[in-house]
Amino acid sequence: MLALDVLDEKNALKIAEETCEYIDSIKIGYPLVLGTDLKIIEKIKNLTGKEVICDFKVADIPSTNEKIAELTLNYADGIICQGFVGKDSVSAILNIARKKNKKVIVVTEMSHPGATEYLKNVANDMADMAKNLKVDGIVAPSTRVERLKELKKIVGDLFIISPGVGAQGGDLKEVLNVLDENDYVIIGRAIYESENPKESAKNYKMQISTF
Ligand code: NUP
Repeated sequence: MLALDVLDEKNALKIAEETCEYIDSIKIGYPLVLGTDLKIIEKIKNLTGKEVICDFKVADIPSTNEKIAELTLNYADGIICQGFVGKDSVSAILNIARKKNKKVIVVTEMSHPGATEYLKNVANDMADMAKNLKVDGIVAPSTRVERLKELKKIVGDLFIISPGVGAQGGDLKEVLNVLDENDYVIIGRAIYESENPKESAKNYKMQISTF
């Protein structure tokens, strides 16, 4: 899953087009959507034929979450929300997504060092909640493989999308030892900031498919 966190349309579309034969899905977030607008999603989808997931880490009260999900899922194939706001807030998004046949992915433990201060303490409970609500997937860290393993055990057949390989120092092989064919490795800067994004994406694809 390519994390396409560039800021302008021209660059985004160029990288998406160059790399799309080596990736399965594209994740965009505030950097690209605030730098352009939500219509960038249609443009990426038309150009690449790949699904686009919006990483908005939605974290509000149920009625506001609902509005954000409605607008986002008019375009995107899935939306990422925070789990720490509780099951009523996550359910509000899930209800909208189910009506539109779109995906909901819940953040459990984040990949950056600061996630060990607060999030780590409640991440297993959030994974449990995600499983009970029957959302589609969770976000879990490639930077702490032992935690990735534990969270995967909790969510069972929900898929995992896992950031942290590349720029954040996560080890691809260790991560692939934990994930299975339904899961995704998220890679951003190691592809879009490299001298040759196409070659970088190709190289990751090769390592993943020959693992
Ligand atoms: O815990 C998380 N860590 C993380 O890096 C949850 C995320 N959604 N992300 C996102 O994954 C982050 O916002 C970025 O879009 C991508 C990782 O990018 P990079 O570190 O490979 O550049």
